[in-house]
Amino acid sequence: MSKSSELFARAQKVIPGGVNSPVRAFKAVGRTPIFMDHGKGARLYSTDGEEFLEYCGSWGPLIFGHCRPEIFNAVNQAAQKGMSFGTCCEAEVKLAELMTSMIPNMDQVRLTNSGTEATMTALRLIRGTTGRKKVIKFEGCYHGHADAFLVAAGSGLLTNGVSSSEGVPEEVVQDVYVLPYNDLKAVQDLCDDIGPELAGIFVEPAAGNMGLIPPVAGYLQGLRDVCDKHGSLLVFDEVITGFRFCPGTFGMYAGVSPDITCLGKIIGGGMPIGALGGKREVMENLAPLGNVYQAGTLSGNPVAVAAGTAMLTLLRDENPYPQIKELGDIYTKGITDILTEKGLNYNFQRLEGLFTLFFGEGPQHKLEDVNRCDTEIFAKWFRMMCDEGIYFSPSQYEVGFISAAHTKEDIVYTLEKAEKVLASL
Ligand code: HOZ
Repeated sequence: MSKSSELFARAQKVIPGGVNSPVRAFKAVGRTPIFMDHGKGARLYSTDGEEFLEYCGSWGPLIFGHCRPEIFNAVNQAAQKGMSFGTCCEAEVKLAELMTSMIPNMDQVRLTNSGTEATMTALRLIRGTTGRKKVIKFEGCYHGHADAFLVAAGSGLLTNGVSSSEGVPEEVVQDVYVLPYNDLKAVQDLCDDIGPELAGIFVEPAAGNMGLIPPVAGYLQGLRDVCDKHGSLLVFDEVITGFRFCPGTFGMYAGVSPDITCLGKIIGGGMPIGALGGKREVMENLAPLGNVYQAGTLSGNPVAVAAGTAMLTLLRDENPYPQIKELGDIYTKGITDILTEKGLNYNFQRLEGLFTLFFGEGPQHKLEDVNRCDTEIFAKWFRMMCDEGIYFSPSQYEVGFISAAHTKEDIVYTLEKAEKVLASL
C-alpha cells in the first residue's frame, strides 16, 4: 500500500472525506489523493517519493514556484519575532503601502485571512455603502464559500456536480441574481428592472473556477457602465487573477477599474491571507471608521504579511511576466499543434500563464459551454499525466498555472508527455 493511500485511510477517519478542501479528494478524477511532502521550484514531491512537474502552484500564488529563498527567508525572520500579536505591527503597514502603490485604484486595503473572507466582507461593504440588498453574480464564478455566494458557484461545487450548497437559507440568496458569464445584455436587461435596488456586481474579471474563461471584448467595461448608470458598485474577485498578469490586478491589465478588488493567497506568496481594497470613500465605511463590521485576530498576521511583502516586491522588481508569457506561448502552440495533428476536437484556452484544456469543442465563453465537456476523458487525462510525472489541477473546472520557476525544457517535456497521453485517451 502506498504511503498516500495509508494517509488517506487515516485522514478519512478524522477529517470529513479525508480532506480539508473538497477538490483535493480527487473524486472527480477517479483516484485517491496524492499526499505531498515538499515542493521545490516547479516540482512537488509526494510522501511516496514521486516527483511531479506541477501546474497547480497552490492554486495560483506560487508565481516563483516553491521555496523561493527571498520569500522563505522573510517568513523565517518574521516568525523568529513572533507568530501572531493580535495588535498592530509595522509589517502590515508595509504590505498595505506596497499594494496601494502597485494598484492605482486601491486607495486603501483591509487585510483578511483568505479570499473567502475578502469577498464576504466586500459583499457586506457594498450593501452597507449603497443601502441596497440586491447583487448580481455569474454562473460558474466562485467567490469563496460564504453563504450568499454558494449559488451556481464554480470550483469545488462544479467539480463535485452540485451547483449550490445545502445549509444555505433561501432568504440569504433571494437577493442574489445569477446570470450567464460574458453575457452583457443579460445584465443590462436585468438592471433595467432592478438597477435602482442593485448594490453591486461580483465578477471574476477572467473566470478561473470553471476552467479558464477570458472576458469577451467590452464585457468588463460594460459591467462598469451598468454599475455607473445605476449607482451600484463593481467588485472584481481577483483571488485567481491578481498579480498573475502584471504586477497588479487583472483590472489594470484590462484597463477597467472596479470599485473594490478582492485578493487572496497571491498576496501572501502562499501563506494564508486575503484582502479587499478600493476607493477611499467606499473603504472608509468599514469599522472602526464606518459601521460595516469586519475583524480578525490573524488579519495582518506578521508572518503572512512578511511573505506577501517579499512576494510583491519580487514581482515588481523582477517582472517575471514576459517570461511566463513566452512559456505560455510555447505551451499553447505545442498543445494546439498536437490537437490539430491528431484531429482531436478539444479546446485549449489560455491567457498569459493561465490555461485550461477543455475536453470538448470550443470556444468556452460561459458555464454552459464548459458543461458540454467530457469530464470522464479529463479524469483519464489527469490520471495518465500523473503517471507520467505531470501534475495538473485535479478538475476540468479549475485552471493550470505556469510559473517563473518553469523552464522551456519543462514545457517541452510536458508537451512530449501530453502528446503520448492524448494519443491514447
Ligand atoms: N477552490 C480551490 C480552487 N479554486 C481549491 C482549493 C484547494 O483545494 O486547495
